[in-house]
Amino acid sequence: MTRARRPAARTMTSRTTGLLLAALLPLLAAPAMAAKPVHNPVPGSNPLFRDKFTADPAPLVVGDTLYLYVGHDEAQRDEMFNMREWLVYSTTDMKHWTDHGPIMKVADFKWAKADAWASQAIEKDGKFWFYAAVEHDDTHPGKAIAVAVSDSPTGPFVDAKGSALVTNEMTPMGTHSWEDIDPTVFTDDDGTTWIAWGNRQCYIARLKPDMIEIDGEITEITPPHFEEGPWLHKRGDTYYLTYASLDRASHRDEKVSYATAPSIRGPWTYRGELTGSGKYSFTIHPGIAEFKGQWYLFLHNAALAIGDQNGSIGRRAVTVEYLQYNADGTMKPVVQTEAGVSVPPAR
Ligand code: FUB
Repeated sequence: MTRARRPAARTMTSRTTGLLLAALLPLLAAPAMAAKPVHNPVPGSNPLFRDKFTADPAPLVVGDTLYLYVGHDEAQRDEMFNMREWLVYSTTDMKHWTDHGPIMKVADFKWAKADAWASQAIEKDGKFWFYAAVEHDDTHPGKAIAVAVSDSPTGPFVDAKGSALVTNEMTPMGTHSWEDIDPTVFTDDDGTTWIAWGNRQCYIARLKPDMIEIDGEITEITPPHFEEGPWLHKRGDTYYLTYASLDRASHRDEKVSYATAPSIRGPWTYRGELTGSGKYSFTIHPGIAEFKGQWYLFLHNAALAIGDQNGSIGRRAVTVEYLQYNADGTMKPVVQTEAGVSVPPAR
């Protein structure tokens, strides 16, 4: 099997390349598309965006604006996925959205060859860091995690490292070549940023302050029925690990389940299912944010048709629902609706 280059050499090269790219960022990046309003006949209803197939929603709150990063799927007919770029949308009221267009293409990661899969962006020290799953080129097997950086949440973003942050060889305890997908990033109260990811196996590790290197050990924390799409958040003193789950004995399609912990280091306690499956969709992908005093759960389903293209495994559409908590900190089950947040939350 092809092995990674010596870690020390790779680290030096990555850091130098990252700094250089960050400095050249404004010169390297393609000009941003002019932002345009999204048309939704019932503002706040689902799906949120109806002119493109979008998947794997990842919210980021910056001041009075919520940004939503998604993968853009251009699958035709029986194609499974055809995801070449990530898009970003923004809102200030959860009902009216602005389309900012693509923030990055897979091709912007020179070492990657396909698959703009699930992502998440985070703000740290005045910069915006974007983590995403991609297919590595033939120098490493399977999927990998990329990191990009920008001065603005709407991009343009550029490759921050010049190589993968996580490759398949870095998780030798895993069972398959597509396990290193779906990064979620979370900064704890002490300022440490953590990254979790995975497919069937769920991993967690610290990021170094430079945000482009793993710091120390990668630990496996796979919760029951974990399939993919982990999402880390904290409310009060409780840490939540929410994820796409698949109970192979009884589920045909993924649902969302979650676990909670008193610390980011665990121990994680399984809390059961949060949602059912997305309509017509094998996959589902949770993204959670608190915005202006209300919590939201973003998901996707495959209920959107555009022209003669019906929803399918790849042709998905992102949705949003209110997320509410019980007094003990557990999350109330969420039902996916067409009304979404066009109506007030149930009390
Ligand atoms: O959208 C491509 C892949 O499908 C994601 O990375 C997974 O979470 C699943 O939604």
